[in-house]
Amino acid sequence: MMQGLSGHSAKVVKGRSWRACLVVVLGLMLFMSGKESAQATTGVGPYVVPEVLDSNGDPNIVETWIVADEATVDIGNGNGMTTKVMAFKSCAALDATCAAKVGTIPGPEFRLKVGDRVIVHFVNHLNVSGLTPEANVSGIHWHGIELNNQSDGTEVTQPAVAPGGTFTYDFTVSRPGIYWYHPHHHSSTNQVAKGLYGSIIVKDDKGYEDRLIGKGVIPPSDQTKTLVLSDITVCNAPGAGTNPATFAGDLPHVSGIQSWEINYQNHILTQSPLILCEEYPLDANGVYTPNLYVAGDVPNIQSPGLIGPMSEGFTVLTNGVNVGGRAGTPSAPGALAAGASTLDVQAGQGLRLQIVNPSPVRYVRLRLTTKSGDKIPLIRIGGEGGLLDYALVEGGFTASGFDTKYRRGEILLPPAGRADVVADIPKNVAQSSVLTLWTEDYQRVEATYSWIPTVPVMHLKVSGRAATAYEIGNGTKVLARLGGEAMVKVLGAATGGLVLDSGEQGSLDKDIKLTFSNNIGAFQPSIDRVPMPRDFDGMASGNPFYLESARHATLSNTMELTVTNMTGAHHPFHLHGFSVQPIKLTPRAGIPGGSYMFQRKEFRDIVDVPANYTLTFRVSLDDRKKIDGSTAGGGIGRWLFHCHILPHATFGMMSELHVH
Ligand SMILES: [Cu+2]
Repeated sequence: MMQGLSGHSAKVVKGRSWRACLVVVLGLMLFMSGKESAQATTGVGPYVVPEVLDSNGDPNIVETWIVADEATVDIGNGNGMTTKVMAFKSCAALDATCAAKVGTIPGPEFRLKVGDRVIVHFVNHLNVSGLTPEANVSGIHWHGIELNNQSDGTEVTQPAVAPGGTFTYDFTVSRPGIYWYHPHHHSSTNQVAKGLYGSIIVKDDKGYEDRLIGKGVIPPSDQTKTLVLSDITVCNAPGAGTNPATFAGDLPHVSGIQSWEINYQNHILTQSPLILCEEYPLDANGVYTPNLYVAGDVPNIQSPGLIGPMSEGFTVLTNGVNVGGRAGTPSAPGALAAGASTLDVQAGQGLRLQIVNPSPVRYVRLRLTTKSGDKIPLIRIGGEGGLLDYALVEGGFTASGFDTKYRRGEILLPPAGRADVVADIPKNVAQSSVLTLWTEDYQRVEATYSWIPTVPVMHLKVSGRAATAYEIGNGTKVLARLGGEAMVKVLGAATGGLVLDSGEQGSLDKDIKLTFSNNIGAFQPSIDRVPMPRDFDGMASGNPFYLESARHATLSNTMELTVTNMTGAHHPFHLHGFSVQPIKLTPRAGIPGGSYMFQRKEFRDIVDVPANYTLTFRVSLDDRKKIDGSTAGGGIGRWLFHCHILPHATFGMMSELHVH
């Protein structure tokens, strides 16, 4: 059985169909009338991302206009159907060229080095007809960047940008790594689900990475790819009574359940396109609105209630495009679907993948296999906080008995997670064979899987042989090769704790609890059982935030805190403004299971906390300049922390760290 659509039309390598020609013709026709047509999302296929247009001549400043708008794109979902999404575009000026430009999924990538100043003039052109202005507000959160509080882009740092409005973000990047950007205000769950996200790659400014490339430790830039792996749900024509055929109904499933579609549609936490588009459509304010969607629409998923849609999107996208299916399973792959997109690689080369998961809910669990199903280990060399000292193979059971719930040599990215990964393409792999990178289901809800099928996210076609064979393995020196100050810094013991001035609302408890009920007993994702307003719009609307669960601390201190997951499901914990150094995961008292000591020192802003586990981390509350670029104190302010399964955050699993 084919995975993914047969006859699907992503077009990067070959097999340009008549549909592609039609798109070109339509494009020319529309170009003549001054408007571009629908396009393959990035315009070039799934293995390339567009880049930001920099209008500033200073090599240490990247300045651009970023516009959030609606766009009609081709996500490669077959039958020539176009999809109406929300997308970012980058412009050098706000002119007619910009007005005619169509946004892309993902949005344009920022390529920066440590110390660069970033000036972004954000423009909100979202104006979904029939919706209230409140539903179309937006902004940009620079996920993981340790920037000034004024530029953090959340409801507690700035009023939401109204349709037609602008806001200028101005900050300096201080840490190498892979980051991303997305809206964070009211309706942001819908906006991310519809395509508003983009990647940010920050290189070090000391030449470390270039030296490691020179030494052959890291593959060169032409063997490095950004992979923004997301998912999206697209509606069929109303009345069709079926889900859009983005994949077949009897795909292999890692939980062993074959007739997964029945489970998928009936699962209490799961919403199929049929449910989201036809049976229970929600407008952007979360109000049930019959007959809201037509074919090609992306349905809203954000509910204003205590609970609502919180399932994975139906179609998996690689840089905004479905790469096309493959028959069989990861361990016994079959034929590629017609029109599937492949990327040429050479036997024996290294392939570096800089991966971002902006999905609202989906855990991306990656396995790379050869055409005979042999696993090629995905070796992590870095991620959210730059390169590691030593390369790391993750997965499997650890020596202390901790079960990662994915195989050794696979990579797991929870929602909002990033990884810098290298694969060593075997020297002896058959010429013209195709290797496939698959994403599999993950047991993120302890008792069960999410009932999502295994699908390809990248196909690699072996064409030729590398002159020099690349080699890397677990423990290969990365930054350690350079030693000294290139090595990842280790945060020392705490120099300060939580504080609470008289008159402030907050908690002095160093253990932040992720909870699934609130203080009136209702089922609600929350922090310390204290719900946050679900509107995500506290400051602009004047809604008070419930601050009993807020933590207060003092600038420049190092703190050691814990996060305890009191629920039966995984939650990816995200702190704004300050990357944390994770130390260990330990089971709650009386809960079976081994501890996990983080094997390499690194800085992260997303740490997945398994059900009934406690995360211990350290964080240094380092200052930075304010948005004016000259005054100290940019680290002072209100910084959100929350679960990055976006519906959980929206329902209330969110609070804040006030830095004084
Ligand atoms: Cu969560």
